[in-house]
Amino acid sequence: MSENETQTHYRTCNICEAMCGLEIRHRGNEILSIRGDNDDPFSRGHICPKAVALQDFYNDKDRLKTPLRRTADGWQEIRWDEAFEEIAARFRGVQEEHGKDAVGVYLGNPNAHNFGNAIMLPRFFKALGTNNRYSSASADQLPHHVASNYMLGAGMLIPIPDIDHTDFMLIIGANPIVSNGSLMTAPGVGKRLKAIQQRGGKVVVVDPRRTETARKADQHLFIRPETDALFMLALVHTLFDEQLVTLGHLASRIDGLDQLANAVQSYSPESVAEACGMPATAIRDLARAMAAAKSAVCYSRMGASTQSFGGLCQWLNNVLNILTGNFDRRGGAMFPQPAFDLVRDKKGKPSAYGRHESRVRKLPYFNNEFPVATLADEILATGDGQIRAMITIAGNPVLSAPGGARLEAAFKALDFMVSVDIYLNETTRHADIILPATTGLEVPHFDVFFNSFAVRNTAKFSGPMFEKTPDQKHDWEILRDLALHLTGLEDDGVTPEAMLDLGLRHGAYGKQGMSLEKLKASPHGVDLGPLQPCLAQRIQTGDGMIRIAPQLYLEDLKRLDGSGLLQADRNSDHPFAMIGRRLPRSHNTWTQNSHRLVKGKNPCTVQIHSADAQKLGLEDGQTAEVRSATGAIQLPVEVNDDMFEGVISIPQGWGHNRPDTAMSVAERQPGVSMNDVTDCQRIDALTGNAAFNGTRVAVRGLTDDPGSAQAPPNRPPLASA
Ligand SMILES: Nc1nc2c(c(=O)[nH]1)N[C@H]1C(S)=C(S)[C@@H](COP(=O)(O)OP(=O)(O)OC[C@H]3O[C@@H](n4cnc5c(=O)[nH]c(N)nc54)[C@H](O)[C@@H]3O)O[C@H]1N2
Ligand SMILES: Nc1nc2c(c(=O)[nH]1)N[C@H]1C(S)=C(S)[C@@H](COP(=O)(O)OP(=O)(O)OC[C@H]3O[C@@H](n4cnc5c(=O)[nH]c(N)nc54)[C@H](O)[C@@H]3O)O[C@H]1N2
Ligand code: SF4
Ligand SMILES: [Mo]
Repeated sequence: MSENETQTHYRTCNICEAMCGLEIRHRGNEILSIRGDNDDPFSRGHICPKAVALQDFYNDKDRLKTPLRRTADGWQEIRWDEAFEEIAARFRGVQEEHGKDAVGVYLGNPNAHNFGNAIMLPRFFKALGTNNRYSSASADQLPHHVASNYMLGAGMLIPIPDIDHTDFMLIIGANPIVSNGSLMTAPGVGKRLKAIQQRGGKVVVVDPRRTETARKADQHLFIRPETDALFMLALVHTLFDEQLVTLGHLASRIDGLDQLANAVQSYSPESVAEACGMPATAIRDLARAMAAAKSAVCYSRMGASTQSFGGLCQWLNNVLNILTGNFDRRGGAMFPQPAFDLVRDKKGKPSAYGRHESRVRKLPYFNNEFPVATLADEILATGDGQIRAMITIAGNPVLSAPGGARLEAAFKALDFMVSVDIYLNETTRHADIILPATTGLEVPHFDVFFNSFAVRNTAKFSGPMFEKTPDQKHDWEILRDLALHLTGLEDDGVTPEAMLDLGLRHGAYGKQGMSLEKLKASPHGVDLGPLQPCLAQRIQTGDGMIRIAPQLYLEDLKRLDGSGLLQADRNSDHPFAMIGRRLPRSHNTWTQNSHRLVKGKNPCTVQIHSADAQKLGLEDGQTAEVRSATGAIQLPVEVNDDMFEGVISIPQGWGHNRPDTAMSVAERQPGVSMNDVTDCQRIDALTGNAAFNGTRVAVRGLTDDPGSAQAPPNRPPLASA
């Protein structure tokens, strides 16, 4: 086909978890249009504004294509082999002197959207041999994995809401209309929610903010941040108290029911209502409605994970689905059966949880990782086992981790740092060497992770839309080459595609002819049908029993009781609770270099209730300072009545105004980083997950010209080789 002809490429969008099918028309390297693929059996034409920006990332002049080395005179372009040799020598040097764990690794969110990384990372880790591994998972969904590990025997066996068949959906601390769903891959989630209502069902949202999702729900209940565990305990209490527990098909599979009933006895709706900021009757009515629904599902996400009791919340979320007979049942919380399966047969063996604890703060180790909330401590605190060198792979923790500013100081203190990334940004600017990867349209795609969290079983492989240039490397090639240089071994020629093919052939659909070849012949994807009850085959507890009351959760109730939440404690120095917000036109910290996505009004505002604004004398549009015990930021005020009183909301993922980055569009945006205000000491002590939500802050109006609140960024030129 000639370069001048219009061609159509079908692929899956790799930006968020929704796995939308795209139809991209192009002439040679010129993209003519990006639309939803109507023939994708899962997303059926759904698309959001971010997918259109895939062309901006592809064409972005700021995107790195050549390895860079930091020198006294600025960044210098170097050859790949030079880069690998230097990195291997430096890492080995550090490890020989200070031990294997002296090199730390941080993995960011795009790793989960890149199958080459998913498949090649284990080899890289084996070659590097460090236990000091960190990722964005501990600033995100870790409590879900911990709950699945303890209740079902496998951290990757996550119950997913059967949104397409449920009659009642209780959404706690999630905003899928904006986020497009998380641990619930459900492209076009808006339509799916609407369909619940159209078939006579109900959607209820529990959130300290009247969110975009809450506006579409049948009912919205405000809740005081971080009190969700109390609220859910009261729901469970009511189920027992009013004899609404119906285990149904699970009756013979539940282990620990009596201990659970005992444990929740003291949490009546009446006793928690004030702390939660919710009427007791609303809690009782909700428990009754959930129990009475033909099918129902409780779904809780970031708001209920990244907070001080995230572990308890995700346990209780599962408990609610089990006690109402909705676990592993159509319309309830179900288990996907992906074509490429991440749930390995563990034969009842316990997980690695608690096998190690972190050196400085003694935090738990889970799934071979320590919590990112303690990464700065491990770099900064001197002594045996201290991290002296780091590699970040597709992550921007300076903006994304709790207490990002402290982590930034820690990165500056390292002997040596490497980043595998596509940009010179707030994190990678601290690296000594940056290894640029291909991204988006240049990369073949298969969703290794999100098919495991999807509301329907489907499979799809997309080849790269554009060939990379001979000089560019895929992430997986970078990881492979790093591993080879670290070990001195020869390449065995194994590719992610070969591994994927093997996994597909040996997976649940292998007997029906599933293979990479089959997927390549179906560019819109293959439909494998709705979720089916399958827990009996997939549970990994050894005896097949669901542990409904694992001891570590019962123990953690003491921490909840002692937390002061029941006394509705308000700290007068910092009278507000800060929570995070996601925006429809950005994804975490890295999409803000797309001019298309950032155009228009500055969305990085602090939302506050009108009554609070009035008390503080704040006006809409005025600049305010938000100050916590650890830092302060300045940003415009947005007054509305969507916030629970005493709570403010700030978008995550901004703050591209640090010096010496090279993201020319993002740098011009006024947004600030809320993680300059969050505190790495705030965690869910049970799981080690970051507790962003509920950070205590003070808010005050600034009288000076709002325009001067943020100094314009300076952008130094790249030094050429
Ligand atoms: N306060 C607060 N903080 C939060 C959150 C919150 O709600 N509130 N959310 C948390 C959550 S859920 C998450 S997942 C984390 C995200 O935390 P991170 O993963 O650390 O942040 P990202 O912005 O996803 O960073 C992605 C990085 O990968 C680079 N990149 C993009 N595509 C590619 C690629 O194809 N290859 C490579 N090698 N690099 C690539 C980008 O340039 C960027 O540097 O943030 C967490 N932080
Ligand atoms: N457009 C867009 N989509 C995204 C992303 C993005 O950055 N932009 N990021 C992606 C990523 S990495 C993830 S992990 C997912 C996250 O997906 P979601 O969890 O759906 O996303 P959030 O918008 O963070 O939703 C959290 C909600 O919890 C509420 N909340 C805060 N504190 C509390 C609390 O204490 N209790 C309760 N009940 N609610 C609380 C917030 O007001 C917010 O509405 O989104 C993904 N999709
Ligand atoms: S919802 Fe997510 S997967 Fe779908 S088009 Fe938008 S960014 Fe891509
Ligand atoms: Mo995330």
